[in-house]
Amino acid sequence: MQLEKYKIDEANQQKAAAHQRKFDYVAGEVANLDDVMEKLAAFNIAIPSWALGTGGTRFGRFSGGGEPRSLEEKIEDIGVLHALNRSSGAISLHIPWDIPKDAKAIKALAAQHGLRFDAMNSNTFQDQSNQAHSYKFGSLQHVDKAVRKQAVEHNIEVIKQGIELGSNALTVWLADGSCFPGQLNFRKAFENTYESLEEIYAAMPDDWKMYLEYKCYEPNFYSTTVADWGQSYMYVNKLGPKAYTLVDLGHHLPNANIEQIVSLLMMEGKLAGFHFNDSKYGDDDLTVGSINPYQLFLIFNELVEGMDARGMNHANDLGWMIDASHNVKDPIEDLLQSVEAIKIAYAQALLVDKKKLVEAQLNNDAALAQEVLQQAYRTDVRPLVAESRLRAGGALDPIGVFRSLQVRGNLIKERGEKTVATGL
Ligand code: PSV
Ligand code: MN
Ligand code: MN
Repeated sequence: MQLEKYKIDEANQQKAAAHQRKFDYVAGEVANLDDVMEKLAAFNIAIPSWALGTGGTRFGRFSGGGEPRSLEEKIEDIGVLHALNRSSGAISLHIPWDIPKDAKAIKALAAQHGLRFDAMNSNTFQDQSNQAHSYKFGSLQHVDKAVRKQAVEHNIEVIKQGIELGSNALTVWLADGSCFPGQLNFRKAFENTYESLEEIYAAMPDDWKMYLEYKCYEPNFYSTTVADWGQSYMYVNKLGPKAYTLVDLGHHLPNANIEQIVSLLMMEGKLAGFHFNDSKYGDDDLTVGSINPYQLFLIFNELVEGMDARGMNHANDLGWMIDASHNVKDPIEDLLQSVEAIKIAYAQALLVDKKKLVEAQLNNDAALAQEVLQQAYRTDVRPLVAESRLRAGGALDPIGVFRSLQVRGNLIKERGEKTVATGL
């Protein structure tokens, strides 16, 4: 299914006058308006292939109907998203959930929807039916060299598939760790993992990046072998210039100061980018901005400051991806909300009066520093984000259009009520 542009334009017509009023009101207050609009237009966030179906928990899964049954249908769904918000122009695949049978045809289909292939994700946290060795006790860390070799080869295969699709990054998330004290020799697990990562690193083309994710716990509940940013940083620092630390917002212990982690990783030139989501308790993978939008803003504030200080390109020098999946919303509506939340936080961060903030910092004026940040955070930038979508040919009200055009109903007619997307 492909959304026709004229239908989006028709829907926009009905909202045009009200939107213009709101836009003029905010735009009048923004000193760096052209810069903000330009940066918003260039900013795209990759969609993970596993977020297009309803997620589940170990207690159950409630399918929403009309879910994509194949990689082709996942690409179509992201095409719908991108047509509505013009900011979802990339897809991140998970191998072996999404093995492309014909890479050329898949690449062509994605291009038809204006999509490119973002980072490739390997999977050594589940056993596949055709594999010789089990990952029950880890993969890259495993005490048995044969298991490590199998996991390394899988990652190299993922790189090969990524090359065919035009991707240029490999994301490694490891479930490796231990559930009980004494189960694992931490140092040996680290050394084994490092040796395995070295082999994968050596197989990456020169223009590729390795994104090493960390996660504090789960599925292992006593130790995780890449548990936090410090441990990921140790690996990527030893590995070399193509390896970076990836920050998944849900992978921290409660109340961790993520914005500080972001700032320091960027200072060291080792920040890969993000998996965006939100959470209340752990790795809840909820819609971005649904629980703690202020934290998201503070992260973007550090990003903008750090990227500018290092002369980085906001849109291309870091990896931007959503990593969310849950039980109750329509996945496309949920992703529209996530992308919107990210763009709102980014726009707010672009409004921060940097000169005034630096002055406040140099004068140890904590109250003024807070005023400066919250002045930006409390600005309603939604009309700026909507205007940027409109100028790019997207919808002023993406969820409204998704609903009024009955996209989900049509997908159910086409694909059926009881479809199950491949993935977790
Ligand atoms: C599991 O925590 C996880 O959400 C990681 O964040 C990965 O990025 C993702 O699954 C897909 O492998
Ligand atoms: Mn992740
Ligand atoms: Mn996660």
